[in-house]
Amino acid sequence: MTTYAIGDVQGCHAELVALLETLTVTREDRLWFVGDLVNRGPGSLETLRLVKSLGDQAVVVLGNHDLHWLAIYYGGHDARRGDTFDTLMGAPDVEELSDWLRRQPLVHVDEALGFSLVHAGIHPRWSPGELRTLAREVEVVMAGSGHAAYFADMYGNVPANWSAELEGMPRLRHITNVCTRMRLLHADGSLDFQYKEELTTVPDHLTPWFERYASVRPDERIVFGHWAALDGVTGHANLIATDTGCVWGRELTAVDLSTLERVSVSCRG
Ligand SMILES: [Mn+2]
Repeated sequence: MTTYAIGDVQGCHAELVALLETLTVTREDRLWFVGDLVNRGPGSLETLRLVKSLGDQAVVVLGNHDLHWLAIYYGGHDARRGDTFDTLMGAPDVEELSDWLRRQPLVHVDEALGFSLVHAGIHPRWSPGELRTLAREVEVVMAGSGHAAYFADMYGNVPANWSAELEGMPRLRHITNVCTRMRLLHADGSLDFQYKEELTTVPDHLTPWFERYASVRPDERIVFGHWAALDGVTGHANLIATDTGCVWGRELTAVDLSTLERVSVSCRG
């Protein structure tokens, strides 16, 4: 049995099909998706149908684009320029797919395999298990009867820093932003929401979350996506970036978590 971690699909359904064919996946194998299954690419609907059909074979964590869809569908928000949700919105199974999506976790920890899966990253103040516990607070709300109110009020950059005293939506929003939007940290640990380019030009006052993580928790193995400009490179063998920018015309990548071997297919569009 092989576990493959697959980078941000973002509606690149044709490339996902090609990647799974290239990997010659069998029913014994497991597929970990780093989130952002939907948006920007042309096949969000087909991607959701495919991944949902995998059942227990797939582990999915939610990304910011998945949450953006749920905020539109359940939270009353408007689509933004560049969103590609029209086909999904009009699909006969849109309710079934969205209901499935909102029940997916933000963090997955597999202690036997020795890997954690999250869309954006894990804040260095937390072990994977600690963030897993906090993420559960959000997941219970998203899966429960209060999900519409959560998705209506989900957006926002505050609070940018954590406090154990946080309650209600500010607490849930910060946990959500760490799991799904974090890239760089200020010296005090607060989240930056501006910079999303290459590592070579990171402003001096900011540090990538994974650099801080490598210095304080050097033994954790974390698989993440979200930051396409990294192009799969963190400089740390145990901190595995998987977003290789398929939706931006580059590649969709899978990483074999036993060998760390990478397999990629090129963007078709
Ligand atoms: Mn993302």
